[in-house]
Amino acid sequence: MKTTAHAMKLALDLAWDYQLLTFPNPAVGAVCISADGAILSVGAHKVAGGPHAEVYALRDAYSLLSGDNTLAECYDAHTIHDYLRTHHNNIFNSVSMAVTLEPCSHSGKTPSCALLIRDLGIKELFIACKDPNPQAANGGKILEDAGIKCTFEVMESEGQKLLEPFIKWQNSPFVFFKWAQRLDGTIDNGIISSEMSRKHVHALREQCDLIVIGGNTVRHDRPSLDARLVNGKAPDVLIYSQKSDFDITIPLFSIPNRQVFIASDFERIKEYRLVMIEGGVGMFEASREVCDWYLSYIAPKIGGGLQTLGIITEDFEVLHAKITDNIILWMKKK
Ligand code: AOF
Ligand code: ZN
Repeated sequence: MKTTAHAMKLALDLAWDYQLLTFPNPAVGAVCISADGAILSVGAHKVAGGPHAEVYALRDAYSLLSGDNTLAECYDAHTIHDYLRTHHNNIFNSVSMAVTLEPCSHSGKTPSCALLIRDLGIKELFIACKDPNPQAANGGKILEDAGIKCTFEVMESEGQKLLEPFIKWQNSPFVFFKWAQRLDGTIDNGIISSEMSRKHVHALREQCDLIVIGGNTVRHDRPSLDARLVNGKAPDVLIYSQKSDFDITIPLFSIPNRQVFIASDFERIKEYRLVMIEGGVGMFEASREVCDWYLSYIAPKIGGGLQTLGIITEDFEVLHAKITDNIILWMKKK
């Protein structure tokens, strides 16, 4: 694979690790490349308000090239921007970057990446997608006007997939259905996915403003549906059920600062922006029309369960797959 494609693939993979976790910002990845084509550093935007992807990549490339580790443990965007601007010493003049999104032109919660890249004198940029946010867009133009060569649309279709949730939640809710399964397809009976996967789910719950769950799952599992594994805030809950006779000692009803709704339709979803649906066959079928994406954690286990999603017929496109101690599959309907 050519260096540019390899670097962009790395940037995309890294960005996917934080997909939805950057809400309401997009997931973005960035890679710094040396003059001889070596990967110097990688970065991803991790959380809204935190440093942008480029800033992490530039921070680590700076440490590597200069030997100055002052910024090594710095996670504050303003501090990194200011330090790099005053200390770069033209160290970046032979460095190129691959970025999944054009560097932002604006100062939002953090300063402009395009202006930083310009001021550091980066040699060349490879960009997958233009920024669909008009306030932050046209960073590429700033860089081209400063004489920095920019190549646009590098692996653009892959970059667009990454941006889909960000584009959707600008005007309407982005909804995804999540489940964990064993290799034999079973989805019931106890803990299925790894601790890392469950922490990932809790981190996603923290970003979501609503969780939708089936009435039978609530009665049977008595869940909390909170984000305790990451000490996060619990989202509101919509219990999708024809009947509203729930035992209110079920933990999800006593989480502070949470609203719980019970309804036999999905109208409530329209009031939210990032919505996770949890459940089995019934929820899958019922939520088909409102669901944008599907997220599955596949655990390397066989046995221990009985129920599967096997009576459903569906064909998915894989948007991204990550293999860790579980397989994490992001998908949408074909
Ligand atoms: C980038 N790199 O990693 C991201 C970008 O409020 P702020 O400062 O965090 O800016 C958020 C906006 O910046 C967001 O809406 C999107 O347009 C862009 N996101 N840009 O150069 C990144 N996450
Ligand atoms: Zn930026």
